[in-house]
Amino acid sequence: MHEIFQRLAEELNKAERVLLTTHVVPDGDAVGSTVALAHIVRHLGCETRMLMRTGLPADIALRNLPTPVLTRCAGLGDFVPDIAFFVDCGDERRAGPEMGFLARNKSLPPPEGAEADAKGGSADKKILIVNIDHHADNPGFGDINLVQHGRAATSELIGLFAEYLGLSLSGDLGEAVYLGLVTDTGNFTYANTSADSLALGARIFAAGLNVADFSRRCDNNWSLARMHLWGCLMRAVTLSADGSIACCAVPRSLMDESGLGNDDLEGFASWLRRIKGVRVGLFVREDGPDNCKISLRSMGDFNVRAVTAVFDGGGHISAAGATVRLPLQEATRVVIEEIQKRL
Ligand SMILES: [Mn+2]
Repeated sequence: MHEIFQRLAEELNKAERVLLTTHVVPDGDAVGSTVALAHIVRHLGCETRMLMRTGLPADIALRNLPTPVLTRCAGLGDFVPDIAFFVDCGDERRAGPEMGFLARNKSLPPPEGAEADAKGGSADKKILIVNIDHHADNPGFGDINLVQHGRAATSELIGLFAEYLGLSLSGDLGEAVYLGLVTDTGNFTYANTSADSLALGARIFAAGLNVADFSRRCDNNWSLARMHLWGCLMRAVTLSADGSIACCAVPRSLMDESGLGNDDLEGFASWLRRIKGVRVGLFVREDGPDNCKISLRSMGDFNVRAVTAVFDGGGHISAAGATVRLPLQEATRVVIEEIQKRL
């Protein structure tokens, strides 16, 4: 790993402009990793931009972002990066069409509406693609790949890189790394929690993180409407396979009535594991008549990624997701069958 850190440090030394991106609908690890790396890159003297195709989630209340978050390449103006980092992104397509183009062509996509250029390219020079991730199914799409699926969070790798560079994990940088750690380990309770991730958390704590203040901003920030929606969802949970599968299927109409967005469902899938005896939690969200988003959770003793792979999805052993092109009830039934086959 130190050889890759050294190579990254050398490349960043040569670079002037650095673009950072992550997967769509970013979770705390995606945001934390991107923001932490942006702090690092700025510290090294590079100009930087962050791009998140679906924007920064409203409930992630990090302070002092190093740069604003863009959602489209048009927002870059004449900023042409020397390096583009993809963080916590198991597959370059997960970063959205523009960033997927960038990863494949090593150049920015042509402006929307412009004549598509087969070679693709807003610039002659090739942009160096760096892929930092912890998804086991990451194909290694970068010129430089730092992919370690034993890591609890991508931000763990970013934190170690900061320490390699001799940077302090205090303040905004440490907080961003910590956000990734607690998100992906469920506050250090999931099977992926490791001595390394706890030790890194402890070093951030020692560097001055105020965990109570952090929780107040990043966890204890619900609306009453969200609390009520979760109450409805909890009442709708059903068990199958002798109580080993807990399922909650959310019809679009419920979301429309609530006036809330999909952000407000974040984390519910993990909650399903709370029921005694449940090995797999299945959360199904109806996005359209033949279009459902599924999220699966386990405690690491059941590989949920094997189930989402059937539907061309991805993720980790204990947390994975996919899109199922079926109506809500049928999607739920089919996925439960796939889980049962593997129990
Ligand atoms: Mn992650």
